[in-house]
Amino acid sequence: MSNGLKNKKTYYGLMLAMVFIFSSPGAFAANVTLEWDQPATNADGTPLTDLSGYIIYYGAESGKYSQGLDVGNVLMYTIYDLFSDSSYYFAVAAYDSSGNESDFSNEISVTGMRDTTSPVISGVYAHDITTDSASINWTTDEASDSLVEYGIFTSHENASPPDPAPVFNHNMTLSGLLPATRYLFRVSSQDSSGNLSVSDDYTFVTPNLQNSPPVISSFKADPYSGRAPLTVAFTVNVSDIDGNITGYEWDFDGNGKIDAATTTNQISHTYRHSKRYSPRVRVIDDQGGKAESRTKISVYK
Ligand SMILES: [Ca+2]
Ligand SMILES: [Ca+2]
Ligand SMILES: [Ca+2]
Repeated sequence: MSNGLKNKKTYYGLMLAMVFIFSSPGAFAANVTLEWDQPATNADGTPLTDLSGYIIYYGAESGKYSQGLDVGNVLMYTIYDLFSDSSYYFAVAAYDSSGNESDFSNEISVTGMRDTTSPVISGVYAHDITTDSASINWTTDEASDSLVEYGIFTSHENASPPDPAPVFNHNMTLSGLLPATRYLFRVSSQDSSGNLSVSDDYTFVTPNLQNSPPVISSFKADPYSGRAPLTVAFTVNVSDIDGNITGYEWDFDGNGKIDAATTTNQISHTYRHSKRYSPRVRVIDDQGGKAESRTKISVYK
């Protein structure tokens, strides 16, 4: 310390702006990253031109720093292997090329760095489910590792290979699954201090190897009859137990030629000639399965 020279030149405007990111392997050691602003002027208001470095002071008591660490001319520094159960007080001082040292910055304290809280798991869901694989997503409120356990009778007969990468958004893919099978699964995440969380059980069902075609429950026209020109609103209701509907084809006059294609289950058509029509709809699922239905429309003069 060069307190003897301190009054010659004193910087001000020195701010210790940010504290700690802790990562504590084994939960016994913590790392603290400190960040501060560069001072621009000397204490007398003249421009500061010969700043050459900083000293981080710290200790277990406020205002009494047992350690001084010359970190050179940087604005951020990480101190490793602090005791994670202890409290620390930090301040920083700047020095110039002549060795004059500034007053301390504001003080920052860090307490209770030991992480004893388990990650909070939320948003668990299965997606992209095929006959033999499924992807599982979830989020945690802190960086943590990833594991999915799954099974047919319980949620923990099998486990995915664990992914140790600490992440907030977790995504794991299960493979080697059986088709047409209901699986139970649960996810777990552990933080770097060894705090573990395990989710509730969830389920997904793998589809059949063979596609089940869509099933039309109703094909309605509104109205079914009236004077020409008659505008009719068609609605078809359909379900697909192992997929979803990707297209609708409409044959308004029932002549076998498609007159319109949509991705929604409704359409309108205006009939201009008095006649009986047998309009037809065809519904296609995501694996090419099809279902058809007809209805009748009467248009008169
Ligand atoms: Ca934690
Ligand atoms: Ca289907
Ligand atoms: Ca047609």
